Amino acid sequence: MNNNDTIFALSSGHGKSGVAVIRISGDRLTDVFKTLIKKSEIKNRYAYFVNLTDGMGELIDQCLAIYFPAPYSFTGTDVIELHTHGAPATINAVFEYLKTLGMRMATPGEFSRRAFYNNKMDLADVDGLAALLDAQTDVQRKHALRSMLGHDSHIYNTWREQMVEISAYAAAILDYNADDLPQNIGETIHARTEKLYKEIDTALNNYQTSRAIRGGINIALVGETNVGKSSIFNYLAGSNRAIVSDIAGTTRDVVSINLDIDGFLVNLSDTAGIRETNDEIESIGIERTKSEIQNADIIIHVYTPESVTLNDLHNNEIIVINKSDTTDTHDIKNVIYTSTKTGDGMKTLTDTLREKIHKIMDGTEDKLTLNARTKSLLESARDDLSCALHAGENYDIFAEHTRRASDSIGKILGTITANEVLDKTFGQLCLGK
Ligand SMILES: Nc1nc2c(ncn2[C@@H]2O[C@H](COP(=O)(O)OP(=O)(O)OP(=O)(O)O)[C@@H](O)[C@H]2O)c(=O)[nH]1
Ligand SMILES: [Mg+2]
Repeated sequence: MNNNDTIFALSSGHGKSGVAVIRISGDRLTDVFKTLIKKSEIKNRYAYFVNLTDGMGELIDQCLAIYFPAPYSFTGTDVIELHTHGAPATINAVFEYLKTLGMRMATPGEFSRRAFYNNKMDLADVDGLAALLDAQTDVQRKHALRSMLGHDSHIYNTWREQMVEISAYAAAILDYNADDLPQNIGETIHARTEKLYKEIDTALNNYQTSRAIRGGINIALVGETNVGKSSIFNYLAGSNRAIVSDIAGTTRDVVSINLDIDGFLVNLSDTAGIRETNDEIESIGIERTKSEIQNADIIIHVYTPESVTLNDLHNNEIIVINKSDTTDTHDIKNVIYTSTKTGDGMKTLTDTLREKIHKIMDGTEDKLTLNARTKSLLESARDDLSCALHAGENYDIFAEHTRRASDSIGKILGTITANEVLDKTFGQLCLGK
């Protein structure tokens, strides 16, 4: 793939739409732009109303055309934007015409890759952009936007600069006379390394919540057969997604739905009721229930007034006694009595869910957006800082480990990087980004 190619892609969404935005990126696109708008002089960042024609002079579409000269564009290269009608046939016809001008279709993430090479974005910003394009809820949007606009990069850069400085001081202790160095330099760099270690450790402890913002908070409805899990699931989902019947063992597979609760993405799962069974398919369903329990951030454990047996409550567990309409005794403490028949207790259940979600998630909006890549690099940095702290007065070892820690942070930002990492990071983006 040649990085100087002139490339194009649909930057707006796929499918029928009022307007489509087609972006072109390349070096020195002034002549191309003059051809497209049929003018000899052009104004930058000015919306031209154009009768776009193909090589034979046949009209393709009436559209707007804007020229963004380098470096003031998303990619840092020259960029042309065409705002055409959104019909798939129009978009195809424009693409075919652009190919006749010697351009090629961009690969997924190729525009962002150019932005990266032209120092418009670092890899932490690209991760933020990918998260933003996936955002379904308001909290996801805000979190991803902060990260795309450089909030995370700023933190990583600050850490990295400090590590480089600490490493340089450690090396200086070996090379210079104590009189030539600031007083207590050894203690100072130890204390600073300790502080950095704690900051990174705290950020890593936040990984689960960061994952929950991006991928959603997993809530599983579990319990024995026939207690009303699917009925509660349908109630919370607001639709009859799961089959309800009085036959024990109705739900055999995991049924999931995405909900937006106060801006947080929630994956609510209904599961197969747990019981002893010889049925092969039901047994597979029960195994799946167990794995849902493992992955759940919150478990709604459903009983009925007859079947209730209370064990130790886990702090991510909500105990529900359903079918409250079948008894007048509602005297067990710290449980929620519900009835999907009468609606009794359903508000208490949703309020309790909200409360638990907020308890897990509040305060996470300003934290780092971590993914598997950034998490493992942060872990390496933390481990190197720990080795440095254990090196005591061995300042050569201390300097080496703090330098390695700074390299790991550099890899997060992409200042030190391998092609493989770039392929993976940009590959998560769609065409046109
Ligand atoms: N009286 C009463 N019946 C209920 C209530 N909720 C559910 N039921 C009934 O209980 C039976 C089982 O409900 P489901 O929602 O299918 O129960 P489940 O826990 O999903 O059952 P499995 O999928 O077999 O594990 C159905 O006949 C429901 O109509 C309730 O609050 N009160
Ligand atoms: Mg069910």
